[in-house]
Amino acid sequence: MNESWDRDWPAGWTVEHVAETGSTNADLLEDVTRRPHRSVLATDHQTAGRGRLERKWDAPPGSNLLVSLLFRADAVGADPGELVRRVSLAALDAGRAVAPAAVGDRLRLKWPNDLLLGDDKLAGVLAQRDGTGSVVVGIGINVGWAPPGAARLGDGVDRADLLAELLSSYDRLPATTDQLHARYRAELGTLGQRVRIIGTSGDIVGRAVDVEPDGRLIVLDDCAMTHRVDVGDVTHLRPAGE
Ligand code: BT5
Repeated sequence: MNESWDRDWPAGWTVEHVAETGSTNADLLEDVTRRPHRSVLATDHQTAGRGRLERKWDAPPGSNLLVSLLFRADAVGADPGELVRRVSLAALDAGRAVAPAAVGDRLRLKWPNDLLLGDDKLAGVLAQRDGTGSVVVGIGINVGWAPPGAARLGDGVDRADLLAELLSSYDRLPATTDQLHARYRAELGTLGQRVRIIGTSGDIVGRAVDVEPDGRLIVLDDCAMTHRVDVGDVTHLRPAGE
């Protein structure tokens, strides 16, 4: 595919594409003071792609969208988690814009930081903050390759087009926190699901009933106790008998 990274990107974003690097998140974090707000770094290949909690993010060279966005400290609001929700929603909208409808219709968000295609992981988001309060939000979206059990958008999708759509979708998201929350809540496939939350202080199993404006997931456990969860990995469980 003849992808063009050398193009007019949506206004307000400074986009750089490199053939290979360790991690686009690490590069932006190292370079916060020298790069403008809304700097974007994309690469064809990461030799040390990172997931959360020191996990790895894999993708063979040239196959997937691997990109990070820098938000300078003075532009980060009171809740940096909102940036993760914004980038996730922008990725969802971009996937729907560039992938065939049969794919786009099955995209949804999974709390706290994944995009799913059906039940399978399509993309993951990693947000990191530097000492000055600047935030780098990285996202890996599977396009041409996915590991076993995960999903991809398909070879027909141009990664540079997907990124351009992500950036313009970001700019079209609702401005206010209230409206953004309503949108996020409507797209969050985790709600209504039976879930297992693997947290630092033990597991919680129950039903995800809501999400709060600050991003905390509300889970009603099997003893009818309500938990407000702010970090953790979540597994969507199938209801008994399915
Ligand atoms: C994430 O972590 O989902 C966040 C991934 C963020 C990657 C982007 S790429 C650009 C930027 N630069 C970086 O260095 N990182 C960001 P987590 O929820 O911890 O998921 C990681 C787990 O997903 C791994 O332990 C694997 O099991 C699995 N995994 C690895 N590569 C995958 C892929 N391509 N698709 C689906 N699952 C994957």
